[in-house]
Formats: sequence, C-alpha cells, structure tokens
Amino acid sequence: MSMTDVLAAADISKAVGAFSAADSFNHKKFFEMVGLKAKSKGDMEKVFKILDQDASGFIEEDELSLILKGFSAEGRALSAKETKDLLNAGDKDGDGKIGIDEFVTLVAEC
Ligand SMILES: [Ca+2]
Ligand SMILES: [Ca+2]
Repeated sequence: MSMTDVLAAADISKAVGAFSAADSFNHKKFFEMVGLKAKSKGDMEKVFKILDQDASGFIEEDELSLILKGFSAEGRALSAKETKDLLNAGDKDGDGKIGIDEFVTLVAEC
C-alpha cells in the first residue's frame, strides 16, 4: 500500500510543495489539497496506516513530524511547533498521540 494507491500523485506533489516553506504547514488546507478530505473513511484509514510507520495503531509525535514525508519523499519534516499544533488539533482525548478515529475526525472536520 502506498499513498498513490489512494491519492493522485499530482495532488500529493502539489500539496506537499505548497507547504515547503518553514512553519507554513496548515493541516486543513493540506488535507483538502491532497484530496484526502473528499475520500471515504476506508481510504482515510489506509492513509492512517501508512503514516503509522511502526504499526502501533497510533500516530505518535515523531511520526506526526514526518507526516509530509509520509505522503512524499520530497516532503520536509515539520518543525516542533507545527508538530505540536497538529497534535493539539487532532488529539481529542489528550493521550499525546493520534488514534485512527481521531485522524478521521481531524480530516473530516477540516
Ligand atoms: Ca505509530
Ligand atoms: Ca489521542
């Protein structure tokens, strides 16, 4: 399973490129640009599983900082502030990591 099985390569490239400047990441715009917001819950879960690199069932902070790289090898790592902001936006139950339901909610509420 790779991102291009779920999302269009051109959309991934455009979305990752749009946030290449430091501290420019906006998850709402990103999920929309990359085409994920328009996808089914099943497709969002496939993307979650790719981002959950160690298959722990959660996207932890270190995996979250590499979210752009998860979509494209050309992606940059998020700064500590961007990672915290994204975690705060998605971590509804406050356990410091993003579960699959939290991820689907985060994308859908954008
Ligand atoms: Ca994980
Ligand atoms: Ca959580």
